[in-house]
Amino acid sequence: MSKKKPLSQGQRRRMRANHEKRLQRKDAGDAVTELQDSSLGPEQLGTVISRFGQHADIETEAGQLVRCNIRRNIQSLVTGDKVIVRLANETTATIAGVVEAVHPRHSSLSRPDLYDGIKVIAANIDQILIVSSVVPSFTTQIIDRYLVAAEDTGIVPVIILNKIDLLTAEEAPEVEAALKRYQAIGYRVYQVSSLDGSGVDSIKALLKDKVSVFVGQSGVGKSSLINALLPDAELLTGDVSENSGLGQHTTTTARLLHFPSGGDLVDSPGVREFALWHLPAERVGWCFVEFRDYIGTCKFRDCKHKNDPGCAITAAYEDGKIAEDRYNNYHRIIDSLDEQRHARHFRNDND
Ligand SMILES: Nc1nc2c(ncn2[C@@H]2O[C@H](COP(=O)(O)OP(=O)(O)O)[C@@H](O)[C@H]2O)c(=O)[nH]1
Ligand SMILES: [Mg+2]
Ligand SMILES: [Zn+2]
Repeated sequence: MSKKKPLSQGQRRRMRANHEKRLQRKDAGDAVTELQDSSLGPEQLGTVISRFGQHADIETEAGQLVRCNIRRNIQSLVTGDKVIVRLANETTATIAGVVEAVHPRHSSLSRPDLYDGIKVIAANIDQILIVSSVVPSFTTQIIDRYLVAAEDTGIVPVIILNKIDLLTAEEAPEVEAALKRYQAIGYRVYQVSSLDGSGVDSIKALLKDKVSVFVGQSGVGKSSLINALLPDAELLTGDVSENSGLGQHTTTTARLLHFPSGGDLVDSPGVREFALWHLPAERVGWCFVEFRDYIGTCKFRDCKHKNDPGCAITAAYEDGKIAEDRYNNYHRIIDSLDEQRHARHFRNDND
């Protein structure tokens, strides 16, 4: 943020007067409109770095970080949103501008919410980096679950295998074969070690000019990888919480950070926990990208793609056009979603 010039007497007087007015309006219960149109500068483009309740930290195109109020008519505002802001001509103690409007999103990440049904947690993400690892164990089941969740959002997924320093000669052929299968159906795959740094430069190139999120199970090395790419990430988060006095929120709200080597990261515990929550079976099938050619060509409309007569997916699998591993993982996902649904019904029945 830019350095502040010392205030003139007139400025001080106006600030005091504004402060009085603000307090009065707070009494009237209308803090959001405390900045009047006449005291706001021209409209400009900004990006939501972080959202805290009625406020948002906005980065202007000039690279200035400003804490803003949010107009009441704005329904939803999350990290990554592109917005129109107007900066206050005089900055009050905490608020430097107003978010006037939000541009349409080209993508969004959401999660189920106890109160709102589905809650958007980040917007305008370009790629979802699915981090997996050879330790504790390499599993395509988990990767496929993340791939389905990513495909459902329409955001491009990329697979990152971390901890390759721990990949044994014994395990290597199976892991390599699995990664080749993903490449064969169009996914990019990166092998890295955040510990010894191998492959990290290729990740830097991947991140450039994009807004990325890292997702994956606990323990795969997301934090380690992010630290390798963004050595001062902690510093940056600490910075904002100090200024805002809202430090407790910084751990839960998503935040947009700039990689020194280019590109942006949107991160929060919630973002990292992005997962497959609930999808209808047909949607899961569509999220298996190599199934798409066959979807709609099965004999029966409600085909379960298992032992159903005239199933085009099963035929493709038997022809070797769909990998066995993927075919099996599809059915595992369908079964697990069914179980979840039953569990939920059971709970509801007993509530
Ligand atoms: N050998 C090795 N260990 C790693 C690597 N990356 C992370 N780890 C270790 O894996 C553990 C989990 O890493 P962490 O970054 O906390 O995973 P997260 O839960 O996904 O954030 C830690 O003990 C890390 O030191 C790596 O590339 N190689
Ligand atoms: Mg971590
Ligand atoms: Zn079928």
